[in-house]
Amino acid sequence: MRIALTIAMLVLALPAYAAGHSVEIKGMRFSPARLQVAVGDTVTFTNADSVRHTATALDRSFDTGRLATGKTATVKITTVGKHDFRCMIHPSMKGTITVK
Ligand SMILES: [Cu+2]
Repeated sequence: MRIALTIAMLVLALPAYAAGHSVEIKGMRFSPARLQVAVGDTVTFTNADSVRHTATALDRSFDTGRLATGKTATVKITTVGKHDFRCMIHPSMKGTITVK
């Protein structure tokens, strides 16, 4: 009983593992354009296009900055909610990260 309690306390004390998600930017679109993540997760954006792009949250909760061809940027998601993002260079490129 005492051991079981100790194990239970250890499990509760462990931090939740943050997951990593990937978004490819190709053909003037984000793929996937819609993601569901948890607070603390990271999202890595990779620009596979021949022009520069950004992935910028409209609420400014994250921003990759300008990504040249072949470049990646990893952002950490720290706030709960629905974060619409777009490419600031090409405003028709849109996506949404929903954070639980
Ligand atoms: Cu763009």
